[in-house]
Amino acid sequence: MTAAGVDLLEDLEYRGLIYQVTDREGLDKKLKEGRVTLYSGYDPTADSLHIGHLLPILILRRFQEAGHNAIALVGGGTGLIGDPSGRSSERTLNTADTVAMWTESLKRQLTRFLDFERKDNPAKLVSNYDWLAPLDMITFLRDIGKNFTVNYMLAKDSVDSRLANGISFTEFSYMILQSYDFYKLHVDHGVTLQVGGSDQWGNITAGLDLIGKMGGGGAFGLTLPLVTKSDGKKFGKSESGAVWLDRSKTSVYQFYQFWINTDDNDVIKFLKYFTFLTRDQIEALEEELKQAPEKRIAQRELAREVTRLVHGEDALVSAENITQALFSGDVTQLKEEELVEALQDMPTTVLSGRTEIGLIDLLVETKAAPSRRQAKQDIESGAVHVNGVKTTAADAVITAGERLHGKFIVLRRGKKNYFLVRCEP
Ligand code: 629
Repeated sequence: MTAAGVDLLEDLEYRGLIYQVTDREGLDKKLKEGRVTLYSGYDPTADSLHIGHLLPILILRRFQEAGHNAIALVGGGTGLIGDPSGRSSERTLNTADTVAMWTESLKRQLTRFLDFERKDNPAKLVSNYDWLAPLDMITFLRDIGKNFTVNYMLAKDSVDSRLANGISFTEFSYMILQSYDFYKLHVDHGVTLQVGGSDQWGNITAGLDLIGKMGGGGAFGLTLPLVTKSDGKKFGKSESGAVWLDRSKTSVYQFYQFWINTDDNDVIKFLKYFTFLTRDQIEALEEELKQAPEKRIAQRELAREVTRLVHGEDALVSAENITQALFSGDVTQLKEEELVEALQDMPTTVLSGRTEIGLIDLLVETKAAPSRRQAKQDIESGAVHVNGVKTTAADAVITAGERLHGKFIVLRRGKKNYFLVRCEP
């Protein structure tokens, strides 16, 4: 039972989070008998995790909150090899220095999702570099490799799907390393469950087979569904690419926007997947969605919950502040960093060595208007806002004193075409 008195596996099932389990009943029994130690792994293939990693991270947290022991593994070793699972072509190797740097970044990010001080079941963070790097080849081939037939390895989806175009011995061997991790954590930390996305099923079951062959047992594997969207587009991509958990790669405002733009057909599913809201709370939001979809209350709750989880309360407040400012058009109350974040994806023009500039010139300069004639017409028809204030005088001049934070002019044409002007000395 979880703190809220909800059965863990039942809750995961309600949320649609269980794709495959090796032995549903056995695992249920084990979870009810006492504390279970589970792990899930993340390879350093970039300097940051992205929202595609979020689901299994939150699963670790759900297990921890239910009283179990969670271990997050960073693939400092496996990241040097490259998992062929779910990929149609060979990876290019990154240098050892890069992988070491990315390992540290991922470790730092993972710490914010788990509780390392929790009284009876503090989380742990490990890197498989610590046991894979010292492993010598003779031991690897004799003690571990002997437990795998090449036939078995060729039959795995991750390898089979690559045979037509070729797979390196390096990536071919990957499953043995992940299997050895599972075995090693089973022996050293009592791990009896590995969780991952559906692409990890082959690696996870290979680990279970190895544990069995090496004399262990009573371990389980569980995979999560691939996150899909009702419009058939790939989940986790925005127009500007992946949605990263590092705010210097995806700003908190962009992150919040990603979630708030969720389709009505997906929002309840995502609330179940990505938040810790209870079944009652989610059902209430489902009712809201039915009654008044135009209010987008479910989307707002989703964006709030996930942004708070990933970036914290202060960042959430700031993202909502920016959203509100861009919606109302009043950008004057934003802090300097917020203004920059709000207009990060809008066209930006640098204006140097000017103390003042005519509004028509500025509209042409920023390409907010294609010609002086059009600029004049836009101003006079009331379509132009300068720093949130409608300006209808075609001869208006913007002086240095009007700049926001001493350096910015925000132009708006129509309801939502923003142009940022950055003034330099
Ligand atoms: C050593 C490495 C282990 C256990 C796992 C691993 C990593 C695993 C992998 N996972 C993906 C990754 O790292 O490649 N071989 O990017 C990714 N994972 C999260 C989910 C996933 C999966 O981190 O499992 O399915 C994405 O949702 O692709 O001992």
